[in-house]
Amino acid sequence: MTQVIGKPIKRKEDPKLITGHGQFTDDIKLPGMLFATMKRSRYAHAKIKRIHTAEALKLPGVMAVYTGKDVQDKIKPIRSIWLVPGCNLIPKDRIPLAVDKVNYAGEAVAMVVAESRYIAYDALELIDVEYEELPVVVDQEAALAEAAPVIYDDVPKNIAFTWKAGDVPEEVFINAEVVVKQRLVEQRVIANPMETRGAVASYNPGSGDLTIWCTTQNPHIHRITYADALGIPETKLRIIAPDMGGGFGAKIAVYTEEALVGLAAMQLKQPVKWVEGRQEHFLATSHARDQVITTELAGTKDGKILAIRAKNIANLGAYLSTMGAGVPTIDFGLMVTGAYDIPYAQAETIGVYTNTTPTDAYRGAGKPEASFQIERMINIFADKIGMDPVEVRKKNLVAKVPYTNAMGCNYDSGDYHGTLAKALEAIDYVGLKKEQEEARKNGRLLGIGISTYVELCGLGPSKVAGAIGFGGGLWENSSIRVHPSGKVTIFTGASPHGQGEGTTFAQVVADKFGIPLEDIEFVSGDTLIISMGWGTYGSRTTPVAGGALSIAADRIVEKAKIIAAHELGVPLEDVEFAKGIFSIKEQPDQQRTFKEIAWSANNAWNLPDGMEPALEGQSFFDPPDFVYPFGAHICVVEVDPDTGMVELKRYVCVDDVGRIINPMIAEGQVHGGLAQGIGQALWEQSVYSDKGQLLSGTFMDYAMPKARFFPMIESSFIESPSPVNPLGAKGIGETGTTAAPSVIVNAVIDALAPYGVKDLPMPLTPEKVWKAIHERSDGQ
Ligand code: MCN
Repeated sequence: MTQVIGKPIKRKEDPKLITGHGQFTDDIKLPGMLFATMKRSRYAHAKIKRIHTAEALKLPGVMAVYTGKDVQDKIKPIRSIWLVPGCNLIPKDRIPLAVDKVNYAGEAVAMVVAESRYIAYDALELIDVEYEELPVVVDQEAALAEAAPVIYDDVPKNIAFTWKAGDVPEEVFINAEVVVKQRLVEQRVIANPMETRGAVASYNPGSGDLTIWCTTQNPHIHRITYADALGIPETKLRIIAPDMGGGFGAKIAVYTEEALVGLAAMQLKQPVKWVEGRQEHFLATSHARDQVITTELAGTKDGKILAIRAKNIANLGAYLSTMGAGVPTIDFGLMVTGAYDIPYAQAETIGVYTNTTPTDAYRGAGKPEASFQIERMINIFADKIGMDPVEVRKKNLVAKVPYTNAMGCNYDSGDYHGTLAKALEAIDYVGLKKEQEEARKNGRLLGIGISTYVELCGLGPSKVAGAIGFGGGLWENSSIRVHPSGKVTIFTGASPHGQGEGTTFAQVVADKFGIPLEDIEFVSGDTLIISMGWGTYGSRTTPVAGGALSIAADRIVEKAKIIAAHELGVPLEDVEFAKGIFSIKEQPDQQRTFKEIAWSANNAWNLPDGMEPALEGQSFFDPPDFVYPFGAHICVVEVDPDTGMVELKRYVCVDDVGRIINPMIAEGQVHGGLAQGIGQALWEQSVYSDKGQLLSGTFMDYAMPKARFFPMIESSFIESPSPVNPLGAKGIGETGTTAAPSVIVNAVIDALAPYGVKDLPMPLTPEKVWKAIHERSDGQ
């Protein structure tokens, strides 16, 4: 057996998926299954005067129509899991169906359950809702104005909470040689996994068991929340996450539709399915980012940064989503200093309710926003003092780890300067600067962008998570069952949905036991089979669930070794284990294979006295700290002055994500994250009209990145094992979205430098870039 950790093994899960044999939520078909559809509000803010359902109920095949009044006593509002202690949060929980008032366009007001999907959609047309329109506010800054419409009477000025971390003494700014200040807008974006959301509920009236298959990144969190909302014991609710076509953070949130189909299945005593259409996804699945960040940076003329002070006005949408409060506070605030040794830092957030779809996590969740503001500020500061942005980074990058930032985060491992040096060399920064100089002489707009990002991942140590408002633990559970034949099944409480842990976790176990990868199966996403787990997000699965897996495997090897020593008739210390073979140290030909011991452990007639049979191991791993992946990303863009088009010519990234289990999967994660990060920088934006209508509610209007817009990504890794988990791995799932937006914007602003452009808000569409060039060159 050769070692498989670190090898670019092809994903074990792919043959099933690419040959069409996956089982996604919509593939689940149960006898007698009914279909649910949601009537959604066309208004962003309106009183509901009456809902007429009689005509819909008359349609043949319609089994039931539910309104908010019908369900308000049967399903409790869905509570947010992240409440941010010590702040004045007024939570407005999602309610299953609006009762008296709708607060965003797309909010569900009624549910139809019918014999077929078509009938269920037709019936929606027959429901007539009488509304009385109310004034609308969609922008968070506008929502804070004195005269702004108020969404909730008990939420003055629409302020859901104010929050602050860190403190910068005023004198630092007063006495600083240089102070720069910039308003930066993280526009609203919408995660678009290939598979939209969906749920199938099946109820057994005899036993009272309710099973819900649904698109969730964290089935156990969904189980706790839906059991509470439906008023049934957790033990009577089974949540299964089948194959999933991505989540990207949008399937962390606990929504209301799953609880509604659960209720319908219980009441009608027939299985009920609901699957979201794409347009419905745009309207009703959580949106993300939407933060207006004003950052001030104090520094010296020779490029040393003394303090950073960020104020974030975050649009929460109409309700507090599951992690709605956590994203713009903790996730953002703890990372405002980025990868730099900055003595003072302060982050303030105002969370604001508006008449828009609730916002929640999207790949990176708060960290892309934090990274964007610090990386843009470094370039703005560099421009102000006339220094190369690379030099400013070199002056301020963390010099040595472990390092504790001004917010108390402990950066765990790695060489920040070495990583930057590697990226600069890979792109030939010196040569590139010369090329840019020449290009500028010929009127070509070549720009270079850089980011030396860091992010907090591997959520996380429960003690810290609890203290900062996460309403649960953030440890993870993995267990390993060795079957009598020596084949192995891995179970984990994390719930991957495209990331590839079916392969990487098998690689870990294959190496631990010295068995072939083909002998290992991977199971996740079923609350009945798997002990409590906290799910997949925050690039936590490998560091936390992988840590648990490693410990569980070691426990099994320990026990197997005792059995081997017993069978070989020697003391334990005389047995060594390598590559799947237990052997006597001085007599290596005296041996037992892992497979043989698996049989012995189960065929228990000859076990050591007092030893329990079977070979299973489990660990509930609560890591001592977060992990901090970081890296240096540099890109080259060329702007066409006639059209404003931005062409991405090169993208080099060097990432340190600790020990890498599978470099091919790791690279895939980098590519995917970059596509989304670059998508945010250049194309994606969720746009509302003043009336609260989502104008970018289809793929005709919402510009998704396309493969042809990207050059080959030049990706490489440096591996500095993290000391906070037994695998030494840091998370990689979010590096691209965290790094890329600032890299691209820094590059485009650099390209536009000859026109005196200092900043432009994302996305950098051709129109915006063209106007920046022409309005300035026209002297406007
Ligand atoms: N990996 C590795 N070596 C490391 C770190 C990770 O080989 N040092 C591998 C892992 O074992 C896993 C993959 O890379 O196969 C990602 O692992 P990890 O960084 O632990 O992240 P998670 O599995 O926790 O995934 C979460 C992260 C997030 S937060 C979002 S959002 C996201 C993402 O990953 N959503 C995704 N990647 C996605 N990829 C797909 N295809 N679909 C999504 O919805």
